[in-house]
Amino acid sequence: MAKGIYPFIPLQFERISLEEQRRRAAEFEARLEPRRTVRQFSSEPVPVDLIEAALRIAGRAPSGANQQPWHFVVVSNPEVKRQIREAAEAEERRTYESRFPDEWLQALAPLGTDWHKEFLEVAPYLIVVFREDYGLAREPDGSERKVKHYYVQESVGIACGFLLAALHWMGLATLTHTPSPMGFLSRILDRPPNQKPYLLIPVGYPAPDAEVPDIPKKPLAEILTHVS
Ligand code: IYR
Repeated sequence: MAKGIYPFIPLQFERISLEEQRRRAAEFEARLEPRRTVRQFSSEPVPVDLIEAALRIAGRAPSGANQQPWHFVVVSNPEVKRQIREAAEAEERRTYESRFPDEWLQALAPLGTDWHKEFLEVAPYLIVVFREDYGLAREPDGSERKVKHYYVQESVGIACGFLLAALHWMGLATLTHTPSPMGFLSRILDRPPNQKPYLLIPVGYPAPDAEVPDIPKKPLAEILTHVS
């Protein structure tokens, strides 16, 4: 295999018994099974080290050519959260009132969502995930050069999966929020032009009276085809 600038080292891999593999599978499934998207948050503070731990885990995700084409902005400042809520609600109001086609509104109806986004101010943290469609490398002469990134959507999606699972595992609630369009996040958070908003994740404890729609997940038989 062609080798680049990094030396190859032995893989660290813990081989565990089949019994332990099954035990872990069952435990992980039992832990993740009750995970729900939450839209009513408590304002109870969350220590920031938990958020940083979850983001370190997200940063372990595989990515195209190991380019790690993501950047996470953690917003806890109440004034910035207020600005984000105001801008998101303005966009969402237009989207719900005139941009969504009927078919989309019907698909959303079981979720009970609308343009009000109070959670953007109530949740103690907003993690704003940015994708980097290209990198910026500094040339010896000081100028900036664009570096193409590969499989950006896939890579950032996987990192978000790690992040959501980690936050749930550590006892926190999350919402995968996609205000549309999201350009206001680049402006409010003053991001460089190679970073584009990808997902906005409010994080915190759920409100004591939080409710979720009783929606089913597809059974395995419906989502799996074996070819053996
Ligand atoms: N982005 C809007 C609408 C929305 C769209 C889908 I697809 C959802 O699964 C949920 C909501 C909003 O956040 O309300």
